[in-house]
Amino acid sequence: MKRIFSGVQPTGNLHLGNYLGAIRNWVRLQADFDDCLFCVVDLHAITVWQEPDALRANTRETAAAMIAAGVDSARNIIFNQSQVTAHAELAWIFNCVARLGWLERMTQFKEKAGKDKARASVGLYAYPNLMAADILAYKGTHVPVGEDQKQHLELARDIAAKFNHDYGTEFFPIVEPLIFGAATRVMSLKDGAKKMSKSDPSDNSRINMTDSIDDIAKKIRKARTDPEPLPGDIKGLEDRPEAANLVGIYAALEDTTADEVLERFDGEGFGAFKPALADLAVEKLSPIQDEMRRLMDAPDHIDQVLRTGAEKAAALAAPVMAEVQELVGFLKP
Ligand code: AQP
Repeated sequence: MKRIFSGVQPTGNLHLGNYLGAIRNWVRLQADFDDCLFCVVDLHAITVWQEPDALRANTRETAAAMIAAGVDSARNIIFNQSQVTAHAELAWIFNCVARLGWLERMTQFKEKAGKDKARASVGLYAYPNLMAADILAYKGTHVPVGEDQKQHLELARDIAAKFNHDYGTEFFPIVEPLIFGAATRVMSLKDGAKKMSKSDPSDNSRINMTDSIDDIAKKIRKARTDPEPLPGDIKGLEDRPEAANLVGIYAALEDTTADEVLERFDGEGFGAFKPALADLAVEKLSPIQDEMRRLMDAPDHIDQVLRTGAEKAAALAAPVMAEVQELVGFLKP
């Protein structure tokens, strides 16, 4: 039995990286797996402060993006995390399984907490334990993630292995990451060393899924590059992270390789490449954006999809949680 779990945080500014690195892949995976759970991970979102009204709106917007991109809500389970209590329950048990030393190595915490670690929430620190619970509450076997989440997934594997070892069982599967093609890591349009991110204070650093056609074109036009023409193959982009990023985005949007794109644009400058990229981005994104807008005008429908998804998810998690409680030694309710 192959079961997928994957999630996106409803932290606003859903961007091209989330689409190319996660949501688009989900659309492709839905045919190949027995069960796919696609989750709007609102419990993760509150590890940093979220305005309650904004959280509600962003939860609906994230679900709308999934559906608009082509995730089939009838065939898959689309839901928001807080509606299924198993996530928080299992995360607590994993808080007691994972070791502090493991969490201390997590680079995402270091990046997000910044210099003043003492002011970060405990939730932000324990985030990877909740992520392990998200997957393992359903005995998920495969997790499609961007490069940036690989370390957390390795931790989920360690937690599963330690739980199995501590309780003398083979209960939890060891999850496999599924990492995809050309744009597994979309970088900031302003700095090729930083990933494109919802929380980047510069809106010009990312293409938001809700950006207008004009904004998409403007952001690509203003993206940082260098004065050199494009080389004929990917080796020529080794020390040119911003150029490599734009070529990677082009390749991902067109579903081809960076080498194929460079063969076509060999010797061209960004004056020619950027408008071509903007046209391609608009062509690929605007149908999704139109559908997102249509869905956002019907919030009751989105809420119904999430409610139905949560009921199905809770039904899958219930027998897993019953067995976990038995293994741990909790008395039956
Ligand atoms: N830049 C990216 N390139 C490729 N994939 C990406 N993902 C995120 N950023 C990129 C993938 O999107 C999924 C959902 O991510 P998330 O909502 O958990 O957010 P995140 O990974 O913490 O990154 P964000 O979206 O930039 O948010 P902030 O700014 O809050 O950190 C994941 O599969 C992730 O790999």
